[in-house]
Amino acid sequence: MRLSRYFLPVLKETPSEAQIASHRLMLRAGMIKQASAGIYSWLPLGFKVLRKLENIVHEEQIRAGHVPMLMPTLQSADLWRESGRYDAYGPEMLRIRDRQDRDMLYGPTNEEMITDIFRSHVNSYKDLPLTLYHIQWKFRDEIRPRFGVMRGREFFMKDGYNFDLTKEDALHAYNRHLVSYLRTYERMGLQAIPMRADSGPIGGDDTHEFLVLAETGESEVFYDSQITELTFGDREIDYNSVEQCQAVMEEFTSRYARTDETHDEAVFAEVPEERRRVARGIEVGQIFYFGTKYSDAMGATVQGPDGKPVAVHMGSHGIGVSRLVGAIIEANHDDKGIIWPEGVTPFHVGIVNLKAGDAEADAACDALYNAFTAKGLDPLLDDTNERAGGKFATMDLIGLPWRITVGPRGLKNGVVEVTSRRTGESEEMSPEAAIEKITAIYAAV
Ligand code: P5A
Repeated sequence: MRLSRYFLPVLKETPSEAQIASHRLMLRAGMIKQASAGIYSWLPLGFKVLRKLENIVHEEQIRAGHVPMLMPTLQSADLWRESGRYDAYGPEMLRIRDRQDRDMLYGPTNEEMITDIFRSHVNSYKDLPLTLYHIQWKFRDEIRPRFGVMRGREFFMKDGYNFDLTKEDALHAYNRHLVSYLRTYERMGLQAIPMRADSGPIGGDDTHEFLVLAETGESEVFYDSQITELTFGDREIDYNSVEQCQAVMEEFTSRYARTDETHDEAVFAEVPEERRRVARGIEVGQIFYFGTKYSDAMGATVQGPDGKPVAVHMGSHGIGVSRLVGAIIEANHDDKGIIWPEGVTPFHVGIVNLKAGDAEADAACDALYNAFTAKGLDPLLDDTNERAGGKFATMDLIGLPWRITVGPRGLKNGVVEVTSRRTGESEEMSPEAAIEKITAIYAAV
């Protein structure tokens, strides 16, 4: 993309309404614009990151054997009356009446709708196990929407639902989700720690939240510092293996790690004092096992091996996709702007033309641009007439991990400058070497 043809409305001033870095930087970098309280338009740069996260989530869900689909945002109140949650959900549910006077709602989650789909089409235990998921906009009329996309009213969530014959099978699905979530967050450059939590309006006893540690996080968390030493890394996993998934679950949940809702001082006191941590975190996902809560209420049964009807065991599993954009920025920024991890960056490399209009500089920039594009990378070329200082400030603000600076002086010596956004270090090299270096970095991501 050429910056002169793009839509990147960066702000020079720090917006006064933004209290935390990610909100400030998303507004300043022209990623989002508030439409009304807790509701945002995703401008091109923000939309690009959102799509990247969505793709990573899809890839990891499909790898785990889960089946993608899409349900609508608007739901009929009748389904929620069946489960008993229409009244229980309270004022967070946005209730709407259509022209026929039917009660509708903007879905805050989809347990009822998916259970209805399941009961309409699945009759036999032979069709289990089954996990369906979608990535769709949700609405929760939060009393205090704040921090930009972190606590929105409209937000983008991946929500998945497993259907199993037995509790054991459903717990395997729970563990499988835990593993796939660890992989998903690591690909986004984040450490998200599973912590024992409270199930709230979703229900059930078994639930873990995934938390990214950050001072600006809304949840208070208590943990054994040893947990922060764990990474999933690039290990191979067979998602069908009950033992392998169980082992990962035990490895990542055996140390003390709880949100304030389930925190227990007495148990925490058993952790050696020097490893006890009290901190704050951003909740970027949550997994639940709730057994037959919805299948009992809504009559979702299958014919079991003995021919008798059995209520299916279920769980649901959510990832806050739009919140993750903010969480990644909270974990990756400095006073100049965002620093995208390579796996989620909106453009792979920024090319800064120091002298747009100079035939040689223009030609060198075009050559770099074409070479990256041919290699399947996505460059952003600043071909505008702004002064160099302004161009660098914009590149630092929008946080592309790599910048190539092209100017007549360097070109005379056959070199361009390659700068890492994270370290700030620059290196001069030939354009060919720059292409090779950056292509190799992304081939390893
Ligand atoms: C699991 C999937 C559920 O709704 N039902 C379907 C279950 N879980 S949850 O924990 O309530 O939400 C899942 C994730 O969505 C994100 N999230 C939000 N993101 C932005 N703004 C909000 N207001 C908001 N509310 C929830 C969180 O990341 C949460 O973990």
